[in-house]
Amino acid sequence: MGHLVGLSHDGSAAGKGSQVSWAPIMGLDPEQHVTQWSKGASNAQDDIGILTGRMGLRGDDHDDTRYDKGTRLVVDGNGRVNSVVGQNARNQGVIEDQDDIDVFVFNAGAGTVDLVVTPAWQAFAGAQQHGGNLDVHVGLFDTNGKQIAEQGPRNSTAANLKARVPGGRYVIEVKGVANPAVSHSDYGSIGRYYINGKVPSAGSKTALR
Ligand SMILES: [Ca+2]
Ligand SMILES: [Ca+2]
Ligand SMILES: [Ca+2]
Repeated sequence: MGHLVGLSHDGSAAGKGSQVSWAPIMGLDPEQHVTQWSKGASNAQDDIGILTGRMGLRGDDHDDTRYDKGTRLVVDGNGRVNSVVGQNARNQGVIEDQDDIDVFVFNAGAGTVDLVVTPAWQAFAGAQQHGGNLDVHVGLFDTNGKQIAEQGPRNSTAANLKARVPGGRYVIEVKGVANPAVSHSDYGSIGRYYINGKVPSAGSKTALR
């Protein structure tokens, strides 16, 4: 498909073995956990620029701005946050390009926020293979924009953010990042993600309006 829109082959890539092992999609070494469109992996082509020139780029699904403008995170009465692959659009989204940030807002009681943001590796998952293009970074902020916690581990493309918070209104920010442990930048760190976990129940009095 890449050849049909004018993309040439990239070469092989280093970094085999771990769950963040990387290879360019147009490369010769596709059996890595993280595969991404590339710019200059071994040829100078701007893969995403060429693809969007031919096909356009889908619109952004969640606001980039903190300070209370984000999409409401769907939290049930017990504080559970669920996102079901392939079933509905709740608590999930797409990092459409290198600069995209997706923001979700929620109210919480006092306690521990424990959220896992997972890229769409299940589309390709086997017991030994993760797959997916996105390496997730997630930040937790108060509604004044002050960062409370962040997570984006080097050894995984998912992120599990845990933080103890007082009751209040909070924002999480999801974006795609590079992994300094391997060779890729955040250029092709894009794709679908799912948010699951638990936040301290805010109770009905502080339900989000
Ligand atoms: Ca988005
Ligand atoms: Ca966005
Ligand atoms: Ca990571």
